[in-house]
Amino acid sequence: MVEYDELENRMILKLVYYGPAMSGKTTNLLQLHDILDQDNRGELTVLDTKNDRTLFFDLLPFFLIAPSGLKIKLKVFTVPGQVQHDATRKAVLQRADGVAFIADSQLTEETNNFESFKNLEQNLDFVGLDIEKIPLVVQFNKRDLQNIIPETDVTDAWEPTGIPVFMSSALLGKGVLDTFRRLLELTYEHVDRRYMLWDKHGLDKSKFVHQLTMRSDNEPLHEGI
Ligand SMILES: Nc1nc2c(ncn2[C@@H]2O[C@H](COP(=O)(O)OP(=O)(O)OP(=O)(O)O)[C@@H](O)[C@H]2O)c(=O)[nH]1
Ligand SMILES: [Mg+2]
Repeated sequence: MVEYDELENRMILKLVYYGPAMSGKTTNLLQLHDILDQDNRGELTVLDTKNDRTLFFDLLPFFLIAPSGLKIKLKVFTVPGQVQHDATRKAVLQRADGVAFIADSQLTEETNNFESFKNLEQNLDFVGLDIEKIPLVVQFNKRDLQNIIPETDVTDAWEPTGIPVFMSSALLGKGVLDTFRRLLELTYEHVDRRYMLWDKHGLDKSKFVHQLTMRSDNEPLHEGI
């Protein structure tokens, strides 16, 4: 749910990386932080980790100014995946404008992926958001490992849902930007319908996405990274 302050001409958007413990949510943010231009983003806050497990959340903020002067701050959060941190997941999910579900591709993790997606559905409902309406993408991470669920099985299972699915290895930086980009596109469309980002603020989708995914080496974005 967009935070919009018309008087101050400011908007805050919130994206959440959700998924089971150790699926690679924090690693996705670390990679985005490394790959993307620091002119458009702030620093990455990684809060209170214990043995690399997120206990609260991580946060990577981005900034963008529309041609109208509208100042947009985009906050990208991760939740802690461990089952016992459900209260924190609910808190982080409040007022989310979009979600990336990071699944672990290892065959051993199928149940955890399933339980975590069910938990996402329940918690969205708890915070008053509708999984059918919120911008949502799914990423199957850790494709670099052995004993992973075959891509065709993933596609067969997810294609009927219409939810965009990405294969990735966040550790190697693969698929991370594709996932983020698609989530930004869907989020733009969602926000534009209500806040007229184009009609009122002169900000079109490609500019929105392009500005927020500018690489630090200033090379044009190419897929697969
Ligand atoms: N092989 C491999 N390891 C990965 C990949 N992505 C993340 N990892 C590793 O998996 C472990 C967990 O990654 P995190 O990013 O901390 O996972 P998380 O989803 O934030 O975990 P929680 O904070 O506990 O929910 C780390 O050791 C990562 O280096 C990947 O694509 N391939
Ligand atoms: Mg984490």
